Amino acid sequence: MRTLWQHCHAATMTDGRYSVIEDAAIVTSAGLIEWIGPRADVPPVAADRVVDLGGAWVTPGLIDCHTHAVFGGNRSGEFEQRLQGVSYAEIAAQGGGIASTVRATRAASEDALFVSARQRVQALMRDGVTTIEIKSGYGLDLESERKMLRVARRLGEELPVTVRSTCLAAHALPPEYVGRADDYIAHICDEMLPALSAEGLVDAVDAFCEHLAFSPAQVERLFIKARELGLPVKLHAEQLSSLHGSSLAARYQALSADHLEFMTEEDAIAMAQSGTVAVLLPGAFYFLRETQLPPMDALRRHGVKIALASDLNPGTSPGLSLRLMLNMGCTCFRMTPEEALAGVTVHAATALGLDTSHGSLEVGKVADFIAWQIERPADLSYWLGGDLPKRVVRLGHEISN
Ligand code: DI6
Ligand code: FE
Repeated sequence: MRTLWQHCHAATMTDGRYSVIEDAAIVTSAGLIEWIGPRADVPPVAADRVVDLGGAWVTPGLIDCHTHAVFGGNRSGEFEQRLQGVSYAEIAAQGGGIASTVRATRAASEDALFVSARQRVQALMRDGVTTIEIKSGYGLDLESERKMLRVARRLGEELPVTVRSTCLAAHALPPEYVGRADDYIAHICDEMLPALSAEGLVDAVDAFCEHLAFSPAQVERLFIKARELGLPVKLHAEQLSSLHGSSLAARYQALSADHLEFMTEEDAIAMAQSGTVAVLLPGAFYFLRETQLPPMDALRRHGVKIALASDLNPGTSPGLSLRLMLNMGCTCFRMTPEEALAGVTVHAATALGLDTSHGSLEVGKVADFIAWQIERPADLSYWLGGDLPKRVVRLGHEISN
């Protein structure tokens, strides 16, 4: 079916800018954008359907390129304890923190994980998200990581959203391996990754490079294995300290390095050279009351592509709204609304290896777009959450979220 969508303005996000087409028209066919341009120039196509978008602003469907949306339980109880004065160390000593999410995730059935994650993903979708990345990393053994990744795949099959799944088995040290981090990395490389990859459950490999998680040398062993298996890599780097994980990621042509508050200018240069996207996560920055800002000037000066994501996770960013992250990217990191929107569209697509098919309104890309009833694109970064009136089009068909 060929559809002509008109009576709208388009922020196409081509080249990372608004790249506005006023009084635009879009022709979609077979799930793709067949033509886009000023309405006055629409070619004489035989459309099966003409849709009046009522003067809306059309943007690409939003892409949340870093989430941990699948997990058991949640940690609102710990949040409350912390605000009553219990320290993070005390909570950890009581078996709380990430360990408690690992226990709850291991104990949950695949169906229970699916149902709880579906609610969270649907919340993101109500905000205009049409593509989402979901990481494993709360199972930390083969069976439980498989369970998480299968849930991620199933979410993509049962909801009108594109899901990319990332294996983050190197998120934390499981209790079985305390004091034996090298052995756990060997187990991931020798057993987990080959099996999960062979089952078609892995689109990319990620790790947490930090003093309290895994060292650059351990991460590098994982990256070498990923390369051997033909899988692209990503990295949680420079969130709490500077270990130059982002430079390591760049050496392995990582799709992205994420967090980055403590990165240096040299890291930014390395990332620019490799085309590795900087994924900033203002929800975690806010929730942890971090004060170290990512080096925005260095990232801009060296032309690093900057994406923004929710980091949706139970410990450090229980964020169910990507538009709220747009606002936080602007208020906390001083991004412009244009940079922020590019960060959840065209650059987020690159961070997922989807740059040729997603992220901007261009001929040949998938017809995933949102028609927002707003005054101007900056509204998307301006409002703090809430539900903005919109119509969501995925693969050329309007869906109700
Ligand atoms: N960085 C984070 O902020 C989360 N994971 C990571 O690598 C924390 C995850 C959690 O606390 O559950
Ligand atoms: Fe994360």
